[in-house]
Amino acid sequence: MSRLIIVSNRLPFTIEKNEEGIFVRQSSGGLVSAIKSYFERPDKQSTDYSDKIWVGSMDAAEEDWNAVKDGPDLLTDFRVEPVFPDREQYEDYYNGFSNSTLWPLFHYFPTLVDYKKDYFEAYRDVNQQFAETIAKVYQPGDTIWVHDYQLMLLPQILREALPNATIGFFLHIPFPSYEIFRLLPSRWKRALLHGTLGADLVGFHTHDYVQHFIQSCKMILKVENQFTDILYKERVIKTELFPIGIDYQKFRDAITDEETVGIATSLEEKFYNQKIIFSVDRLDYTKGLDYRLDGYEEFLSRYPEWRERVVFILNIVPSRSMISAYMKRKSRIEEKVSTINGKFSSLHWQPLIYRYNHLSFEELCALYQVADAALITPLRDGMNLVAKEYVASCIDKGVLILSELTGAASELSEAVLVNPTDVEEVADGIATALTMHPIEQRSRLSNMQRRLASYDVFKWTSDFLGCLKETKAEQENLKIS
Ligand code: GDG
Repeated sequence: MSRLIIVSNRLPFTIEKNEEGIFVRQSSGGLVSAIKSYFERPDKQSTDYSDKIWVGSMDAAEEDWNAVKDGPDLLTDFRVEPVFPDREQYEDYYNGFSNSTLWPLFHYFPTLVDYKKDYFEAYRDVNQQFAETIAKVYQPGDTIWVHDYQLMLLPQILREALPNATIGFFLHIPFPSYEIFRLLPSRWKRALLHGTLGADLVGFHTHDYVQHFIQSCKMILKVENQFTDILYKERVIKTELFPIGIDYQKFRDAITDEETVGIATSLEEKFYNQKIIFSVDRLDYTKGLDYRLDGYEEFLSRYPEWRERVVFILNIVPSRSMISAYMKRKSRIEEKVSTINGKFSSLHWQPLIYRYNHLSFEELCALYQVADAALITPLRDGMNLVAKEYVASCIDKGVLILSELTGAASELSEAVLVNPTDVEEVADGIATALTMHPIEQRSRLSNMQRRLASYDVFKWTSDFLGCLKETKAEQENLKIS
């Protein structure tokens, strides 16, 4: 049996230190819950791989890590191999090249991109440091699965050090069209493609992202391809579509969870005479929060009959507060929230409830369950798991209003699909959702729920790893013949 090495920028937990001691806190977010759900499911444990190792950067001092690493609180059955990047270098790699260059560019915000040489150099060096940590733990026969845009150079660095290794790479954000990708300086864009093509299998959420990647490889590296196979430096690299799923059953189980039911009941009592619209997002310009608020304002203006009969609960989760583009937006959003409440509130009714905080899992599920509509309108999103979680949580009512610019839109076609910048379409979409006949709601939900239940996160993980194994075996056969 082989061993599996998962590599992501962050480990699945963080370490926090205060006057009372050092604590381990499990991280949330799409990737961590996907991988953890799969490998920590009792019937999966240790069946496919003899050992599981997680490599990721640690945002804590080495001595703090040493204090907790053998403790009972590590909350994972992975063996953990931390990377300790130098603080300043990490800053330029993470807040710099990853989140001020690649993130805005890949989400089609070219005007927000920072093109700084120092950022790229730090990105290259931290990717190198990851490779060194992996090389120390690697044994022949291991499978290495690298995740996301922070580590696009890593597959090739590993390939050079470990030529026979089995390496998979998955990109969780969109891969943009060639016209956008080509905006990067030549040296960087070549390095990113060359880096990614060190893998044996490169996975994306949608067919479009696969095609965009192949197109960029053809135009920039002049590679040949046969359908989704790319021939590069005498190796065949497979590119493939793996739309990430959710832990569907976890959200269904939450429907009968005592704490969740308690929260849902009190929300229903509080808003017994109002329809509830719900949104939850990280604070990020890609989420289209300004347009979303404009859309809600337009809805209240166009459809005055809904005033006093609807409430929009908008929960924003703090994120990347060190990057100035994020903080400016926070104050803009808060101004808009006040404007809408000031303009439409009555003595007995407030149209918008805004929270800037992290919800517990039980609160999140309760809100999903009671919401008559979820308003999920990012300007771009690789997939968007919130849309899938909402659909999974609905009991016998609920309408998903979803941006057509998310990866999830290609799978959730029964949603009310809207263009997020079209505030009138968003306003009409809200009205359509709130007036949709219950039978229509249930029929749309059950189609989507069937799909989400059958292609869940377990299937996603096993499909990717299964395809990686097959790809490697095919390559070995090619070498022999
Ligand atoms: C990348 C891509 C792609 C959010 N707020 C709270 C909370 N969450 C949980 C949600 C969901 C996850 O965080 C966010 O889902 P995303 O899909 O946005 O995932 P990210 O990891 O941020 O993003 C994205 C994803 O990777 C997977 O490939 O879909 O397009 O950008 O699971 O439930 N959870 C709790 N409280 C919150 O306040 N408990």
